[in-house]
Amino acid sequence: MAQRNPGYDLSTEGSVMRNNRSSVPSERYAVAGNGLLDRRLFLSAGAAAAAIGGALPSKAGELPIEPWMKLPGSPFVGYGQPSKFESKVARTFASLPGTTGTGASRTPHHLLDGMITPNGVHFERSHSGIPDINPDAHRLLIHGLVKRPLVFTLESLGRYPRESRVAFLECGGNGQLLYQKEPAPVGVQAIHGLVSCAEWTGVKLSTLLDEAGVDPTAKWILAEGADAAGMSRSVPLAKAMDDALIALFQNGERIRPSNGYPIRLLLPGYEGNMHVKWLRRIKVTEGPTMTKDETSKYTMLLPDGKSLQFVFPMEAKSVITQPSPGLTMKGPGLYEISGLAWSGYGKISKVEVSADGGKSWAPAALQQPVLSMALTRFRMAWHWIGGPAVLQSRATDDTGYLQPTRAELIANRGTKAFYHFNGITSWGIAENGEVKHVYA
Ligand SMILES: Nc1nc2c(c(=O)[nH]1)N[C@H]1C(S)=C(S)[C@@H](COP(=O)(O)O)O[C@H]1N2
Ligand SMILES: [Mo]
Repeated sequence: MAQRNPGYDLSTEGSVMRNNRSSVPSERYAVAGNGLLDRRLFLSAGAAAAAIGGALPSKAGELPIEPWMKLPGSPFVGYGQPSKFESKVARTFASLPGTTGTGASRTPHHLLDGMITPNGVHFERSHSGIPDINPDAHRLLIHGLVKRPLVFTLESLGRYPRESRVAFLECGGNGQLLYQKEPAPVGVQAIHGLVSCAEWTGVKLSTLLDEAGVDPTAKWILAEGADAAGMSRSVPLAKAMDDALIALFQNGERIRPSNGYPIRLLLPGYEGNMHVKWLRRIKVTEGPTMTKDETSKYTMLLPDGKSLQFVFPMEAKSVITQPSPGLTMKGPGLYEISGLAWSGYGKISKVEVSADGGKSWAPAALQQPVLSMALTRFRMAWHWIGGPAVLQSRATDDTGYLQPTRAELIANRGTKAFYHFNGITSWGIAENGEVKHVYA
């Protein structure tokens, strides 16, 4: 499938449409090869709905009386859960053998929509399980090159002015499977499930650092977690003073235990590892501390044997979430392609979609709001004629950076880098509607 480029010729559209139950105004809206259509088609009064034909014709113009209409429903509960019919919408996870909770769980992006990841399915990556922190006993210490070392309780932190921001969080290892020689026979959850997006609320780190009084010789900070792994990372002081957040809330509620309860560091756009969870200590320093998490790990090994250290922002990336492996196409017709794009350097300015393995591209519609360093939802109309196709998306951010192809990324970086894979993902559509991960 990877080698085949169907390169759909629009002049055959007419004959194809005759085979089709619905009439798709493809020619007028064609924007790129193999059936990609301008999404404005969906806005043209009723035409789209008729063309998609997802609804069933009603014979009698009536609906049956269902059992749940005849009895009062269930009572209230203190904390709500999704419908029991949605139990498939769940994280997948694995722990290192011989450990509890050393590993990661992944977000089921193929089953979600919008830009916000619900807290119950936010991805998790922990180096030594989830500590059972008593919030009343938890403290945050700020020390090192400061005039006044300070210690905060949760209660004292709660008195500072707060801010919210929507931000994606992406593990540096997200997409790592794409460094492999052969396409892994898996879907968006396994490949890209280590990115999520939430509204984070807390106190600006700069507010606390200003209160402590940073020494002019300071250029870095060290952030340390209260888990058994003692995860710690060095962060440039400039980032700490810019948009770093001491996050207390995640999508409106206290941060979940697995995501750093009761306090985590949020560094918008930076690789996930630096967003230290269960934050207990910030030391203001002259240089980087060279912790185990930034020397033995989270560096990028290049083909010449050198390693890049301190690669902080996650570069622009995108992936089509619907359709994607696990979601089978239900027959030829009109579909909405949808996916996610993000960049650690700023806003997504453009996402293009291809249905012919990258031969031709057309811009997708970006769903508002498009926020800096947040997941951005894109949508595109597609007339699948039932033939083979290779779906791809590529993101451009507002620095002008364009997401590379997989081949370009590997040509530049080799295959030993492990982290920061942001090349294009390809989904092959077979004639029977099956969707597979392929290399195009
Ligand atoms: N204290 C601590 N902080 C941590 C980690 C950890 O194991 N311990 N894992 C890091 C890694 S590798 C990532 S990708 C993110 C994951 O954040 P999440 O679990 O909230 O998704 O947290 C980072 N912060
Ligand atoms: Mo990570």
